[in-house]
This record gives sequence, C-alpha cells and structure tokens, in this order.
Amino acid sequence: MALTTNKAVLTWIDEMAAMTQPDRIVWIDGTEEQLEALRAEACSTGEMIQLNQEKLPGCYLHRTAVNDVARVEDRTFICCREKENAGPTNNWMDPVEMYAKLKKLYTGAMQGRTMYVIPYSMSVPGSPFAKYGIELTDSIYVVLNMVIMTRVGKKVLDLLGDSPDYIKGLHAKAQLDEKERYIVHFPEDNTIMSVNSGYGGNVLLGKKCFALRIASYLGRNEGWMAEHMLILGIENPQGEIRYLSAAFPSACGKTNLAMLIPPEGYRKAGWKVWCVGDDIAWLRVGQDGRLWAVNPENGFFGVAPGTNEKSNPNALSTTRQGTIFTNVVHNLDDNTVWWEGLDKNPPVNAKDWKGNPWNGQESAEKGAHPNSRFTAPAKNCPCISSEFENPQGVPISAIVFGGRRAKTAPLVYQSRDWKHGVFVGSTMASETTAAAAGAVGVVRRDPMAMLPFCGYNMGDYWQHWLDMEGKVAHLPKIFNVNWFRTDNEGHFIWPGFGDNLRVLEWIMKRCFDETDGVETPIGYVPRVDDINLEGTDVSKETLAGLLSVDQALWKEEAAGIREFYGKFGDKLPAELAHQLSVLEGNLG
Ligand code: GTP
Ligand code: SPV
Ligand code: MN
Repeated sequence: MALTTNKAVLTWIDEMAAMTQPDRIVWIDGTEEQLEALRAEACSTGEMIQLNQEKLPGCYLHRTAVNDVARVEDRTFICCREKENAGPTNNWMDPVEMYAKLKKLYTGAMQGRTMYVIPYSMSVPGSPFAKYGIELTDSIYVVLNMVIMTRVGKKVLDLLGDSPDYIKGLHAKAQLDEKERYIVHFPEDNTIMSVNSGYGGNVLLGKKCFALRIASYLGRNEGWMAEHMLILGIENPQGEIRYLSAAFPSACGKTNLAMLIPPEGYRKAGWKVWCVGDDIAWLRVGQDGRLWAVNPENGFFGVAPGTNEKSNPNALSTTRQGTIFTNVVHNLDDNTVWWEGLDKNPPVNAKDWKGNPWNGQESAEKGAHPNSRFTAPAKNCPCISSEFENPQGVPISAIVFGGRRAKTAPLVYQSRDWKHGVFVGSTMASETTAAAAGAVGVVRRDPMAMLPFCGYNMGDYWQHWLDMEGKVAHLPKIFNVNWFRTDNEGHFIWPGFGDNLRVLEWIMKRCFDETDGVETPIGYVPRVDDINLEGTDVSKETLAGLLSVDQALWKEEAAGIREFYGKFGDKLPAELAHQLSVLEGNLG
C-alpha cells in the first residue's frame, strides 16, 4: 500500500515500475517489524549472514560480487544539458542520450524481484538543512544500509506532503555487469540512476550521489555548500568546545580523525573530542555570520582494514552492534568477523571476502578486501557529539584540507587568508586508494577532496568557494595537513591517529589568535616548540623535518598546479590564477 497520496511521487513510481517490471512493490515504513522481516528474508536467500548474536548483536555480513567492490569513477556521469556545466573533471553525456541508454538497461530489470520504496531524509527531518529523497531499489542490502545511513520512514513522506521537491533515485542490480554499470546524475532533474552495481557508494544513493553530487549543485544555486568533510568538536580543559571540518580524499583518514581519542597526557588534562560527522558536511551561513555545519547522514560507512583497539577504539566499539559488514573475513569458529589490522590473530578456519576457505596463518592473500566496510549507526559511537542532531548544526572555526603525500606537503600549514585557503584546497593532491576502482598509490589532484563528487564544473565550484567570502562575516581559517609523509624506507614519520590532536590543538589556537606562526612561501607553519610532543617518540629535529618546505619540490608542485589549472580554460577563477603567480613568485 502506498504511504503517500503525493501525485508527483506516485506518478514517478508508476513510471519506474512500468519500466523495471518488478513482481511487487514494498514501501519501507521504517518500523522495526518490517526491517526484521527483511533481515530474515536476506538471510534465507544468502544475501546476508547473521553473525554471532551474543558477541555481535544485530550484526550481519554481506559479500558483494567480486567485480563490484568500490566506487567506479569512470562509470559515474553528470548529465546536465550543457557539457561545459559538467566541466573537465566529470564524465558527461547528453541527458536525452543517457536516458535512452539507461531505459534499455532498466527495462525488465526487476522481473521476478521486489521493488522497495525507501523514503529518506538527509539531515534531521523537518530541520532547516533537511532534504528528502526516495530511492527505489531491488536490493534488501540497500534498504538495510539506507536505514542505518539516513533517516528512513513514513514521517519523511508526511513532511514532504504534496510537494514535488525531492530527489528521485532508481537503483537496479540488474546483472551486475561491469561493462553496463552506470552511476548517473541529472542535477537539473533532481534525479539519480544507478544500475549493475551493489557496492555502497554506487548504490546507497543518499550518500555520495545525493549528499555530495546533487547537493553541491543545489548548494551553489541556493548559497550553501556540500562538502566531503568530517566534522568534530574539540573540548579543551576549560570545557570550551571548538569545531572544525576537514576534507580528505577517500580512505585518507576522515573517520579516524572524527573519532580521535586524545593521547594520554591530553586525556588526563581534560581534552575530549566529539564526533559530529565522518564523511559529509553541509555548511550554511548562520544568522550570527558564522559558517554552521551539519552531518546529513545518520551512520558511518567506514573502512574496516586498519580499524583496531589501538588505532580507533571508538570506531571499533561503534561496530559491535547493529552493524552490516561488507567484504570482510568470516571467522567460522565463532561466527564473527575479522580484517587485516584488527589484531595479530587472524582466524584459521575462515572464509575470505570472496567466500572462499581461508586460513589466516597460512594464506598469502589478504582475507578482507582493502575497501571492505562497516555500516554502523552513529548513535553507537561512544564519542558522538551532543550536537549530532542539533538542527542548526555547529559553528565552524577551522576548515582543514589534507591528503596522502609521501613528500612535499608539510605536517600542517595555514593559509594566509580565505582566498589563499581556497587556492590551497583547489590544489590538493593525494595518492589514490582502494576506495575507488583503479590504480592505488598514484598522486592525483583532488580539489577539496571533491574530484569524484562535484556535481558541476569544478571551476564554478571554486568560484562558489571564493564567493562565500562575501556571505560569511566571520570566516573560518583554512589549513592543510598531511599525516602521511614517509622516510626513505617508506615508513610514516608522524605517528598519526590520536597524536593528530597535537596538530589540531595548534590549528585551534591559530583560529583564536592564541599562538604565532612562521611565514613560508606556502603559508604559515608552526614554530617547532608550538607542537606539543610530550609522550611521543618524535624528536624536535624530526618535527622540524615534517614542517619543512622544500623549495625544489614545491617548484615542481607549482608546475603541476599550472598544468592542472590549464584544463579549466576561462572557468578558472582569476583569483586562483593570481594566487598561483603569488606562489611561484614566493618560490623565487
Ligand atoms: P572514506 O570513508 O573512504 O571517505 O575514508 P576516510 O577518509 O574516512 O578514511 P579512514 O579514516 O577510514 O582511513 C583510511 C585508512 O587510513 C585506514 O586504513 C586508516 O588506518 C588510515 N589512517 C587514518 N588516519 C591515519 C593517520 O593519522 N596516520 C596513518 N598513517 N594512517 C591513517
Ligand atoms: C568514499 O569512497 O569516499 C566513501 C565510501 O566514503 S563510498 O560510500 O563508497 O563513497
Ligand atoms: Mn568518503
């Protein structure tokens, strides 16, 4: 039975059902009864495996197809009417042509299957930030993940009322044929279409597709920002909480930073870190002239490998109940899960992420996929912020960019002002990771960590960033960090994880004029004595090395930036061209 009388919604669902031809249509009302029945059904067909309910209550395991384990950037399209509006960093096809192509792939794709109708809200339903979507899917796995990651249920339809203002999402697994896999956005039609995949970022349409690609487009038209950012609050010993948001590319440490546990000395002194979000931030100008951020999601879709009791105990404990694990190792002895970097005791009687027998003591191959993930409710997180559900969000004092750079980028530096900060974000580069299909470890430009997620021309996006200066009276300060500098043997020099708070402390002090910086050609770096190293093995000499700016490497960097900027033609904001000349001048 339909859960709404909204004509726009009903007409669209009728059309999509006529095309995909499901055997039945089920509306997801969000009740626990309905979800429990779906979990049971998924277990009966093998789509999910129920894990040890004593050790991992409410937890399940799912394996995707082996050809379907990460986002597929070369199959992801922005289909606006003018090619130029998608820009040089997005795949584009004419919308008419793309709709026709997709129609063929969707026709009859749900025969013999059920179409689930998922009404969901990004942000707290009814709040000023909230935007609504409806995803149609033939996957129970998608339904159960969307229930964790967003706010799902009838209430969303009630709030939508008769309005046609919602984001349409159609997902069909079809044959999981990678050659016919398409993740397509029609920003001008508020529409997302995904076919032939069952992997997270390709099919949980509220996440990257809506909350970044479509929302970045909406944000530009409506004067706000949708960013690939974590949000966290740092409470100092005086009990004051200051917030920052940080954009790092996929699998570069957002979830880990968002759930950081302070080093012992900091904990004893009374420092605390509160997680507001780990992946996406929507930012708006508040009435007080500051920039306010909400996390539009309701859960975490986090990287499993490397998550352990030492690196991220908060993330680990978040996954101990109500969590769906994807592509990790199944320990058959006690029906639990394992992944590389969890502990030093890999199970011997296990199945790997592909479902093949696996002996962790003997096998040369990895048991979990490097992009294996957990989907866990935000409310499970021990350090979830009391402001997580605050409809106004939190005021942002600092914006931090960062990436994986073995050399070049220092541990931290601060931009000279907003314009220079936008330049720093626009020139970010990072080594690629397993979060997207393709080569790993190749340095590529990833502006604001939005290269795969910007729903319109990146040049216009940069201009939108620059224009925020005129809208926000009290601008956040902008910084860049790099936890990933390596020594000559390829080992990370900076200990990272909890110790990153040492850097965040300096960042926050800079925002409130509580410490000085040293000017360099690329911006301000800390004085060596201003980063607290107590309780680490890091010497002052090592820190000085981490903060150093190598002129020769930076000249190469500037040349790389010039080449990258060249792609944007007259869409490159004049201000950024000017900032590049300033950098080149500073480098002599
Ligand atoms: P997405 O969910 O793909 O957007 O990734 P993310 O940015 O949230 O990355 P995440 O926090 O999951 O970290 C990815 C990988 O980086 C994991 O293997 C972490 O163990 C590793 N990592 C995170 N923080 C640090 C750090 O400070 N230092 C080092 N060396 N590794 C880190
Ligand atoms: C990322 O790749 O940045 C993720 C995971 O957060 S996905 O949802 O697949 O995009
Ligand atoms: Mn991400």
